[in-house]
Amino acid sequence: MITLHALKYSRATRVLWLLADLGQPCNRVDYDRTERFRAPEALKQVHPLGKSPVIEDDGEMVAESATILRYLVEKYGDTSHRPAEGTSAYWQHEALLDYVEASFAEVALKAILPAFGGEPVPDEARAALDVHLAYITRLIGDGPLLFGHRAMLADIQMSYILALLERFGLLTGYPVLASYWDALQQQPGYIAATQAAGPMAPPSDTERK
Ligand SMILES: N[C@@H](CCC(=O)N[C@@H](CS)C(=O)NCC(=O)O)C(=O)O
Repeated sequence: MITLHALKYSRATRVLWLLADLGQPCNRVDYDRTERFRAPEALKQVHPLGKSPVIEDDGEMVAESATILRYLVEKYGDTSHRPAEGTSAYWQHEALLDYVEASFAEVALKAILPAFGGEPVPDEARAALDVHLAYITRLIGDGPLLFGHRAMLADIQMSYILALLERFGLLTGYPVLASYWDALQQQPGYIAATQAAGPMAPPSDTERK
């Protein structure tokens, strides 16, 4: 059985979501956040970067949430979380799946981290974030999800960043993205994952020290 190293309030929920969709159980090893909202030292014993998610399966250790999602659909022969191969939608989806961590996350976190610390979001960070939020708004189009009604890997990947943006009030003025976030929260895999492991974003009484 797959072992998932799952830090609280983290990207590990993406993996739990896909596993729920695939009907695959896992051995979930939970890690609490430290007082400073970091990963505990114990995660460094698992992987040199000390980040979550990481999975172990049949002697393989796989890090990076996008790679883990790809690994799982390949392993279980799932074709329902990606557009059909050979279509242009297939490559648009691959690009979006990589876009979330390779481009969007860094820009989003430059706005999220000050907001989490109770500080104003610098104008430059807000302006950079706005470029990405406008871009994703265009991608959603008529929605409700990125590729219509079925949740794809890229939707699962988006969910963590959207959860944090919404939590810190950074989606205000983006009604399409607010609706997208609502639609993500209605997905059965999201519901199962968050019921099992708690919310993706920290609750409002959590302080970042
Ligand atoms: N690009 C990686 C990012 C992994 C990552 O930064 N995970 C966060 C949790 S969401 C973490 O472990 N942070 C703890 C820390 O840096 O102390 C992925 O997509 O899996």
